[in-house]
Amino acid sequence: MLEYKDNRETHLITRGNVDGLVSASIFLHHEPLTRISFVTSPSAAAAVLSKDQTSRNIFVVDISPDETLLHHCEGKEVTVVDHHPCRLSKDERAEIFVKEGKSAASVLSSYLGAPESFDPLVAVADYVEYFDTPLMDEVWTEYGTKKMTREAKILDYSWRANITDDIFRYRAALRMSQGSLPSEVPMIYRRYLTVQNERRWPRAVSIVDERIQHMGDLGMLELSRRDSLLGFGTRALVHVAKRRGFRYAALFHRRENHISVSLRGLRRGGADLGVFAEDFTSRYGVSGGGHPTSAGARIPLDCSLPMMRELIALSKT
Ligand SMILES: [Mn+2]
Repeated sequence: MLEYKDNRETHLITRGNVDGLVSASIFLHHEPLTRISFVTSPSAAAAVLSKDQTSRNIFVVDISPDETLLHHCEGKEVTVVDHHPCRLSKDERAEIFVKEGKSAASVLSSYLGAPESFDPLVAVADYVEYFDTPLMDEVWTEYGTKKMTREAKILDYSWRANITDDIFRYRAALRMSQGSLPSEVPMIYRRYLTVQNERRWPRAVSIVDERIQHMGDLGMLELSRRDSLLGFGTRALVHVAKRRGFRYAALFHRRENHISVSLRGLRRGGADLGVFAEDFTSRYGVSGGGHPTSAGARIPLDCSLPMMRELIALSKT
């Protein structure tokens, strides 16, 4: 059998959302032949990293460096660029560059010294990640709020049209790396229109509105295997939970053989959800972790009740 070897020298591992897409665009401008892997979690990033034996340089962007990830950095040239609060900010196995308070795309853009022409895209990433940065204010003033919020919406809707389509992500990032804004790239704009015309966002929000459960300070949503938030997942949950004034939001989504859990802290100074997820899954034996205000876990089917109970207790502290 013929084996195909990817001989490109650099490999970027990042997320498939707006922050990841903008990061990929910046990176492709810097290094057009880069191979890109889009992942949804730190454990998925570690798995991709462990399989790469050929790239000379590997960049992990928008993924917080945890022990598993760093373990797989050993013997490789890995640079981690991120914007999440991080407990391991120095480690001999990788170069770690973390700046908080702005998007990962923005951190990457200063790390690589991206040209100013990328400012609008970087500002879009800041905006979608809920960071009100000086750069965002500058771009919003220069181009107009209406235009820029629309650009952000177009890019954010486009990848949600089919959340598993990484070929789209790569091609979209490649086009933006050549200096286009989302609205100027037909393939991006078309997908945005699909999501818009199918009214997926208002439908996702109304599903959450109907089914969110009030548990004191915690807004909780349970979804079965057949349920879907039409590509908007936790974004729709966070939207509704914030509007209703919750301090925390939790999504329990039943999958084939496990439950995937997303946790969000919606106000400053709450309990550390990353520590909670890590602690819970270390006792119940699956993967989980994250940051103080954003964490996730995969838990066995019979663990959702104990987790909910602990979450409710945590939200009262
Ligand atoms: Mn991010």
